[in-house]
Amino acid sequence: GGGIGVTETWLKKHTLLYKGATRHPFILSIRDGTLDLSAFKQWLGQDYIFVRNFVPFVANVLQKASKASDDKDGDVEVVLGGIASLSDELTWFKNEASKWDVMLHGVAPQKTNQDYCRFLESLMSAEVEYAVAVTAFWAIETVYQKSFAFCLEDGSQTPAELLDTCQRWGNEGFGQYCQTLQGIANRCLEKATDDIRSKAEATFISVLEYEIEFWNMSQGRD
Ligand code: HMH
Repeated sequence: GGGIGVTETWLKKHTLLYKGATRHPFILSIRDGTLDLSAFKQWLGQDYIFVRNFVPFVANVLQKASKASDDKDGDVEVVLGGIASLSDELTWFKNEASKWDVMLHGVAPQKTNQDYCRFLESLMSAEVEYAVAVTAFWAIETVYQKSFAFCLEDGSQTPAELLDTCQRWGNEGFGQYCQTLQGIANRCLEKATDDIRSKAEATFISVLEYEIEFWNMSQGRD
Protein backbone atom coordinates (compact mmCIF):
# COMPACT_ATOMS: atom_id res chain seq x y z
CA GLY A 1 0.00 0.00 0.00
CA GLY A 2 0.93 3.63 -0.43
CA GLY A 3 3.17 5.21 -3.02
CA ILE A 4 3.04 4.51 -6.72
CA GLY A 5 0.93 1.62 -7.98
CA VAL A 6 1.92 -1.25 -10.25
CA THR A 7 -0.14 0.13 -13.16
CA GLU A 8 1.63 3.51 -12.92
CA THR A 9 5.01 1.78 -13.26
CA TRP A 10 3.72 -0.07 -16.35
CA LEU A 11 2.40 3.14 -17.91
CA LYS A 12 5.93 4.57 -17.59
CA LYS A 13 7.66 1.42 -18.77
CA HIS A 14 5.41 1.10 -21.83
CA THR A 15 5.01 4.81 -22.60
CA LEU A 16 5.52 4.44 -26.35
CA LEU A 17 2.81 1.80 -26.67
CA TYR A 18 0.52 3.77 -24.36
CA LYS A 19 0.99 6.93 -26.44
CA GLY A 20 0.43 4.83 -29.55
CA ALA A 21 -3.00 3.87 -28.20
CA THR A 22 -4.04 7.23 -26.68
CA ARG A 23 -2.45 9.62 -29.22
CA HIS A 24 -3.23 7.62 -32.33
CA PRO A 25 -3.54 9.44 -35.71
CA PHE A 26 -7.28 8.63 -35.64
CA ILE A 27 -7.63 10.59 -32.38
CA LEU A 28 -5.26 13.36 -33.54
CA SER A 29 -7.41 13.81 -36.65
CA ILE A 30 -10.57 14.15 -34.53
CA ARG A 31 -8.71 16.73 -32.44
CA ASP A 32 -7.53 18.80 -35.40
CA GLY A 33 -10.79 18.47 -37.32
CA THR A 34 -9.35 16.57 -40.26
CA LEU A 35 -10.99 13.17 -39.67
CA ASP A 36 -12.67 11.72 -42.73
CA LEU A 37 -16.31 11.29 -41.68
CA SER A 38 -16.50 7.94 -43.44
CA ALA A 39 -13.76 6.76 -41.06
CA PHE A 40 -15.82 7.99 -38.12
CA LYS A 41 -18.87 6.06 -39.34
CA GLN A 42 -16.69 3.01 -39.84
CA TRP A 43 -15.43 3.30 -36.26
CA LEU A 44 -18.99 3.78 -34.95
CA GLY A 45 -20.29 0.58 -36.54
CA GLN A 46 -17.29 -1.48 -35.46
CA ASP A 47 -17.24 -0.09 -31.92
CA TYR A 48 -20.92 -0.94 -31.45
CA ILE A 49 -20.06 -4.57 -32.22
CA PHE A 50 -17.08 -4.36 -29.86
CA VAL A 51 -19.16 -2.96 -26.99
CA ARG A 52 -21.77 -5.68 -27.43
CA ASN A 53 -18.97 -8.21 -26.94
CA PHE A 54 -17.45 -6.16 -24.12
CA VAL A 55 -20.63 -6.52 -21.99
CA PRO A 56 -20.25 -10.29 -21.34
CA PHE A 57 -16.55 -9.72 -20.62
CA VAL A 58 -17.41 -7.12 -17.96
CA ALA A 59 -20.13 -9.43 -16.59
CA ASN A 60 -17.39 -12.05 -16.20
CA VAL A 61 -15.19 -9.51 -14.36
CA LEU A 62 -18.19 -8.95 -12.05
CA GLN A 63 -18.46 -12.69 -11.45
CA LYS A 64 -14.74 -12.93 -10.69
CA ALA A 65 -14.99 -9.94 -8.32
CA SER A 66 -17.85 -11.56 -6.44
CA LYS A 67 -15.83 -14.76 -5.98
CA ALA A 68 -12.23 -13.63 -5.66
CA SER A 69 -12.02 -9.99 -4.60
CA ASP A 70 -10.87 -9.14 -1.10
CA ASP A 71 -13.28 -6.21 -1.26
CA LYS A 72 -16.24 -7.98 -2.88
CA ASP A 73 -18.91 -5.41 -2.00
CA GLY A 74 -16.81 -2.45 -3.12
CA ASP A 75 -15.58 -4.01 -6.36
CA VAL A 76 -18.96 -5.49 -7.33
CA GLU A 77 -20.56 -2.07 -6.89
CA VAL A 78 -18.00 -0.42 -9.17
CA VAL A 79 -18.16 -3.08 -11.89
CA LEU A 80 -21.95 -3.22 -11.76
CA GLY A 81 -21.98 0.55 -12.28
CA GLY A 82 -19.78 -0.07 -15.32
CA ILE A 83 -22.30 -2.56 -16.71
CA ALA A 84 -25.13 -0.05 -16.16
CA SER A 85 -23.23 2.60 -18.11
CA LEU A 86 -22.56 0.11 -20.91
CA SER A 87 -26.31 -0.26 -21.22
CA ASP A 88 -26.58 3.51 -21.72
CA GLU A 89 -23.67 3.32 -24.13
CA LEU A 90 -25.47 0.79 -26.36
CA THR A 91 -28.51 3.10 -26.47
CA TRP A 92 -26.18 5.98 -27.35
CA PHE A 93 -24.68 3.97 -30.22
CA LYS A 94 -28.14 3.32 -31.67
CA ASN A 95 -29.04 7.03 -31.54
CA GLU A 96 -25.67 8.11 -32.90
CA ALA A 97 -25.86 5.57 -35.72
CA SER A 98 -29.26 6.86 -36.78
CA LYS A 99 -27.87 10.44 -36.79
CA TRP A 100 -25.05 9.37 -39.10
CA ASP A 101 -27.15 6.99 -41.24
CA VAL A 102 -25.12 3.98 -40.14
CA MET A 103 -27.09 0.71 -40.30
CA LEU A 104 -25.77 -1.06 -37.20
CA HIS A 105 -27.42 -4.35 -38.05
CA GLY A 106 -25.82 -4.41 -41.46
CA VAL A 107 -22.29 -3.95 -40.09
CA ALA A 108 -20.02 -7.01 -40.28
CA PRO A 109 -17.16 -7.17 -37.77
CA GLN A 110 -13.77 -6.71 -39.39
CA LYS A 111 -10.98 -9.17 -38.69
CA THR A 112 -9.19 -6.85 -36.24
CA ASN A 113 -12.44 -6.46 -34.30
CA GLN A 114 -13.03 -10.23 -34.32
CA ASP A 115 -9.50 -10.81 -33.05
CA TYR A 116 -9.99 -8.30 -30.23
CA CYS A 117 -13.35 -9.88 -29.29
CA ARG A 118 -11.74 -13.33 -29.28
CA PHE A 119 -9.08 -11.97 -26.94
CA LEU A 120 -11.84 -10.71 -24.60
CA GLU A 121 -13.39 -14.17 -24.73
CA SER A 122 -10.08 -15.78 -23.78
CA LEU A 123 -9.97 -13.54 -20.69
CA MET A 124 -13.37 -14.92 -19.64
CA SER A 125 -11.88 -18.35 -18.95
CA ALA A 126 -12.12 -19.50 -15.33
CA GLU A 127 -8.33 -19.94 -15.40
CA VAL A 128 -7.79 -16.20 -15.85
CA GLU A 129 -7.37 -14.63 -12.42
CA TYR A 130 -9.45 -11.66 -11.25
CA ALA A 131 -6.31 -9.49 -11.04
CA VAL A 132 -5.56 -10.15 -14.74
CA ALA A 133 -9.16 -9.60 -15.90
CA VAL A 134 -9.66 -6.38 -13.91
CA THR A 135 -6.33 -5.04 -15.23
CA ALA A 136 -7.57 -5.61 -18.79
CA PHE A 137 -10.89 -3.94 -17.94
CA TRP A 138 -9.10 -0.88 -16.53
CA ALA A 139 -6.77 -0.63 -19.55
CA ILE A 140 -9.59 -0.93 -22.11
CA GLU A 141 -11.65 1.83 -20.49
CA THR A 142 -8.63 4.05 -19.87
CA VAL A 143 -7.46 4.07 -23.50
CA TYR A 144 -10.83 5.51 -24.55
CA GLN A 145 -10.96 7.94 -21.64
CA LYS A 146 -7.47 9.35 -22.29
CA SER A 147 -7.93 9.39 -26.07
CA PHE A 148 -11.24 11.24 -26.13
CA ALA A 149 -10.35 13.56 -23.23
CA PHE A 150 -7.41 14.74 -25.38
CA CYS A 151 -9.93 15.83 -28.05
CA LEU A 152 -11.61 18.11 -25.47
CA GLU A 153 -8.47 19.75 -24.07
CA ASP A 154 -7.64 23.43 -24.63
CA GLY A 155 -6.40 24.02 -28.14
CA SER A 156 -8.27 21.12 -29.70
CA GLN A 157 -10.34 21.84 -32.81
CA THR A 158 -12.74 18.94 -32.55
CA PRO A 159 -15.70 19.51 -34.91
CA ALA A 160 -19.03 20.19 -33.17
CA GLU A 161 -20.59 17.00 -34.54
CA LEU A 162 -17.92 14.86 -32.83
CA LEU A 163 -18.04 16.58 -29.42
CA ASP A 164 -20.78 14.30 -28.11
CA THR A 165 -18.66 11.22 -28.84
CA CYS A 166 -15.60 12.77 -27.19
CA GLN A 167 -17.65 13.75 -24.14
CA ARG A 168 -19.08 10.24 -23.84
CA TRP A 169 -15.63 8.85 -22.85
CA GLY A 170 -13.67 12.02 -22.20
CA ASN A 171 -15.87 13.41 -19.42
CA GLU A 172 -14.66 13.93 -15.87
CA GLY A 173 -17.01 11.31 -14.39
CA PHE A 174 -15.70 8.63 -16.73
CA GLY A 175 -12.19 9.75 -15.77
CA GLN A 176 -13.02 9.25 -12.10
CA TYR A 177 -14.45 5.82 -12.86
CA CYS A 178 -11.23 4.83 -14.67
CA GLN A 179 -9.21 5.97 -11.66
CA THR A 180 -11.38 3.83 -9.41
CA LEU A 181 -10.72 0.84 -11.69
CA GLN A 182 -7.01 1.65 -11.57
CA GLY A 183 -7.12 1.61 -7.78
CA ILE A 184 -8.81 -1.81 -7.82
CA ALA A 185 -6.24 -3.15 -10.30
CA ASN A 186 -3.36 -1.77 -8.22
CA ARG A 187 -4.69 -3.33 -5.03
CA CYS A 188 -5.11 -6.74 -6.71
CA LEU A 189 -1.71 -6.57 -8.41
CA GLU A 190 0.11 -5.61 -5.25
CA LYS A 191 -1.20 -8.75 -3.53
CA ALA A 192 -0.73 -11.00 -6.56
CA THR A 193 2.11 -13.47 -7.05
CA ASP A 194 4.93 -12.53 -9.46
CA ASP A 195 3.50 -15.03 -11.93
CA ILE A 196 0.05 -13.43 -11.94
CA ARG A 197 1.56 -9.92 -12.05
CA SER A 198 3.57 -10.77 -15.13
CA LYS A 199 0.49 -12.33 -16.78
CA ALA A 200 -1.37 -9.10 -16.03
CA GLU A 201 1.45 -7.01 -17.54
CA ALA A 202 1.40 -9.11 -20.73
CA THR A 203 -2.38 -8.68 -20.86
CA PHE A 204 -2.02 -4.90 -20.41
CA ILE A 205 0.42 -4.81 -23.34
CA SER A 206 -1.95 -6.90 -25.48
CA VAL A 207 -4.83 -4.51 -24.75
CA LEU A 208 -2.73 -1.53 -25.91
CA GLU A 209 -1.77 -3.41 -29.09
CA TYR A 210 -5.38 -4.36 -29.83
CA GLU A 211 -6.51 -0.77 -29.22
CA ILE A 212 -3.92 0.53 -31.71
CA GLU A 213 -5.07 -2.05 -34.25
CA PHE A 214 -8.67 -1.00 -33.65
CA TRP A 215 -7.86 2.65 -34.44
CA ASN A 216 -5.86 1.53 -37.50
CA MET A 217 -8.85 -0.51 -38.68
CA SER A 218 -11.16 2.47 -38.20
CA GLN A 219 -8.90 4.52 -40.44
CA GLY A 220 -9.15 1.85 -43.09
CA ARG A 221 -5.53 0.84 -42.68
CA ASP A 222 -5.99 -2.83 -42.20
C1 HMH B 1 -12.21 -0.65 -28.96
N1 HMH B 1 -11.97 0.03 -26.63
C2 HMH B 1 -12.76 -0.05 -27.70
N2 HMH B 1 -14.02 0.37 -27.66
C3 HMH B 1 -14.52 0.89 -26.52
N3 HMH B 1 -15.82 1.32 -26.52
C4 HMH B 1 -13.71 1.01 -25.37
C5 HMH B 1 -12.42 0.55 -25.48
C6 HMH B 1 -14.20 1.62 -24.09
O1 HMH B 1 -15.40 1.12 -23.67
